[in-house]
Amino acid sequence: MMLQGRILRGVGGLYWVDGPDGELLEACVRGIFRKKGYVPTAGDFVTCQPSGDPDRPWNITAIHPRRNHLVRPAVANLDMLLITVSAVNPPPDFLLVDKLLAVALVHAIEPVLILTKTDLSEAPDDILEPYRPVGCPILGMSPDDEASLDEMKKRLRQKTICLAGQSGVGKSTLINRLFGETVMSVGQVSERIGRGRHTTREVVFFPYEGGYVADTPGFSTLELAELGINGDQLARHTPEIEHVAGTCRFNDCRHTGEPGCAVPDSGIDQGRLERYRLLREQLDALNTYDRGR
Ligand SMILES: Nc1nc2c(ncn2[C@@H]2O[C@H](COP(=O)(O)OP(=O)(O)OP(=O)(O)O)[C@@H](O)[C@H]2O)c(=O)[nH]1
Ligand SMILES: [Mg+2]
Ligand SMILES: [Zn+2]
Repeated sequence: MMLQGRILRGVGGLYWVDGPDGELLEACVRGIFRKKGYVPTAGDFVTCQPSGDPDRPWNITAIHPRRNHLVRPAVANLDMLLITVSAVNPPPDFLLVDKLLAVALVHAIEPVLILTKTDLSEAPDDILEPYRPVGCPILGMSPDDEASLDEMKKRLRQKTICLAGQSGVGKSTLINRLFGETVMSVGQVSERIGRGRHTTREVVFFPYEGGYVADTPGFSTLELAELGINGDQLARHTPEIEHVAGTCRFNDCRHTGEPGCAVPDSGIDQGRLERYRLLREQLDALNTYDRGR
């Protein structure tokens, strides 16, 4: 017997697979399969066969080809990445937002920016204004705002979406609001250091409205190079840069201050441009080092 399903979560070698008719299959990975280096990840479509072990009754025997695969957060086959930022507490980490935007766009995953805790800010509308020229949707959320929750629900239908962002921004809170009950634990943000406490420890997918929504652990750091993204890819997946890159004087322009570069006059936000340049210099320095070895 063979069943097809989708991995909701995987902890300590045990996977929960969303099987036919919503049946939850507890599955492991067979030795041979594992030795070949196949590591299933949350969001994978898989084939399962009976294992004969009553504690872990199913074996994952095949991983279906992935549409996309992120290493951090470890998820596969996404339609949309909800990049979550809070207005305050913790304060926005725009460098992380820029990195997550690049990660989504490099993998052809639609990014959506979510601003939480708008209830705690005097001028929440200004916070993500620098991201308008990116062209992706921006949604503000607060606990008593049902309209924006409905707007978000509309976007999620039939899709596989994943929340990502700093610890404490309210990713699990949003998941709970979507379900109208507590399906994820929620943590406090430390007053003293202004940071979340990494309450969510692993990726969890939930079936939702004909699709799936995933909660993920908060980031402390994320390095584009570790995700295999180089400087040129960063430029090509920064929409404000990509739109005008063809009009730079040099066709190998890196947009880091070269004469005749069109990017500074493209309408890109100054902070976005500075962070792009910082990331670009870091990534290009790594590449030079690689080539020299
Ligand atoms: N005032 C206000 N508080 C919020 C909002 N969203 C979340 N919080 C609070 O922020 C704290 C952290 O929320 P979580 O949902 O645990 O944050 P998280 O992003 O899942 O954090 P990690 O799991 O650590 O990555 C909790 O105390 C929430 O009640 C919001 O829109 N407004
Ligand atoms: Mg959480
Ligand atoms: Zn340029």
